[in-house]
Amino acid sequence: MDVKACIFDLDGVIVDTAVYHYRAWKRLANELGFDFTEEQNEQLKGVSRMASLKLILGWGNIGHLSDEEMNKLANKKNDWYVDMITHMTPAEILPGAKEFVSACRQAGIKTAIGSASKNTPVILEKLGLTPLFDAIVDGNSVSAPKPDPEVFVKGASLLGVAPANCIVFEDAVAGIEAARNGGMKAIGIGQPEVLTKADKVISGLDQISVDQLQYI
Ligand code: B16
Ligand code: MG
Repeated sequence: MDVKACIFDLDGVIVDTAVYHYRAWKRLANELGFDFTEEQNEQLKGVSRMASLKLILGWGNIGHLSDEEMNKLANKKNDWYVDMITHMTPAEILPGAKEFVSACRQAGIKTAIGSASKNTPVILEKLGLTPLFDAIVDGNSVSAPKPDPEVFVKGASLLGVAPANCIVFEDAVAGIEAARNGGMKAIGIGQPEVLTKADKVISGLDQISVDQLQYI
């Protein structure tokens, strides 16, 4: 294919903030008197903050809460999460991520972030990666969660590139579906048994070069 843009999910592709999300959600669940497993935590990847909270409350058999109570819990979790990510350093960038994004730009391929996280700006700043992206679309600027393609379609449109010329890099099943729903190719970061709908699956951005993109 004629690759003109690469759109990257943030958590699980550029940086692994999943461990901080897990710690903060676990602390909230424990405060409410229950716990959840690491397997259950897998289901939260790529899922928005409120949707994650609803899943977790379901696991704890916590019945209906008002919108106000839900917001209070989500804010509490987010405060703990933000406390942790403000201590992040560029050492936490996943292997090969910075190098691959830079190589894309050097090859004339546009780059964007397409993330569900409302904390995207602070994470990119902490890692010193903001200047590497031509466009940033995140949880602050989209309304429909993945697998709706909105986040990636918006990214392509900001870059001025047709979906057919975009490749999305994603670690979540819902994210791969979102890319495909938007008419884009998807490279999965993770395990082929999990990311079955991806056009190709690799373990990380250190496992691919810009030259290989034309064969996707
Ligand atoms: P926030 P991604 C997602 O990021 C995370 O994978 C998911 O676990 C999190 O709940 C979601 O962002 C929202 O994050 O609470 O910071 O707005 O994978 O889409 O980059
Ligand atoms: Mg992700």
